[in-house]
Amino acid sequence: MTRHLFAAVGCLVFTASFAAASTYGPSYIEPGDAGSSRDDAADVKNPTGSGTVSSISGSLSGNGGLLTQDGDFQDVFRIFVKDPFQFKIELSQMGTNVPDSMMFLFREDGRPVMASDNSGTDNFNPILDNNGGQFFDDVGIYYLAITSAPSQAQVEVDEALILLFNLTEFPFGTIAPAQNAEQFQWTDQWTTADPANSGDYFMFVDGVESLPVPGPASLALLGLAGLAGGRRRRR
Ligand SMILES: [Ca+2]
Ligand SMILES: [Ca+2]
Ligand SMILES: [Ca+2]
Repeated sequence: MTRHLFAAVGCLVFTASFAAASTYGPSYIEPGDAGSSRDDAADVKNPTGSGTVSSISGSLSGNGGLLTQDGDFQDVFRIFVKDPFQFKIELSQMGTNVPDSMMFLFREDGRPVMASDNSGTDNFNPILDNNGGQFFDDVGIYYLAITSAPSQAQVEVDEALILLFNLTEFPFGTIAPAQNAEQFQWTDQWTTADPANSGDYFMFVDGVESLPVPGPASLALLGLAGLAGGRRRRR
């Protein structure tokens, strides 16, 4: 009985991973539900652990209601930005039916980099465009978030809640952090979402490559190996 169960589960696992592999490639699809914090972000990677990532798709399914923010109102992705100068995240009209969403980018340590609510007065889709290095120029790991508007990133400092971006005053295009907000490190806090802003999204992604498959440790090791190699060569 137990043995049969194991066989069945093994078969399911095999089928599931096979199905997932066929949907990977340069397009990354949200596995289940990406979390709302840096800790439970989804790692954006190809099955090989290398190569360009050309799109990220998923859904903000809502749930949980306005009283609890436990629902799917934010999806946070851990990404490797290989080319900061080309970095751009834009929603496709096809495959996107969230009426109004917002996007945020944070450094690996949580410091805010850029955000957007709307592309323009006639387009409520956000756009993150580094515009050739206007907002950041460091290769590395970042956190990309898409949210149900008007849910935006905040931090709690000395029992006060501080918005990291001033999207009320600057609702169009890509914006830098609010004055004096660069110093704060976002971890997991959001303002309340409107549950009406749920649905699917499809993001075109520029400047992003796959995270390595085994995880972040190998990236650090690769970096160290590179340094060691460089030192050896110089001797
Ligand atoms: Ca989701
Ligand atoms: Ca989510
Ligand atoms: Ca919007």
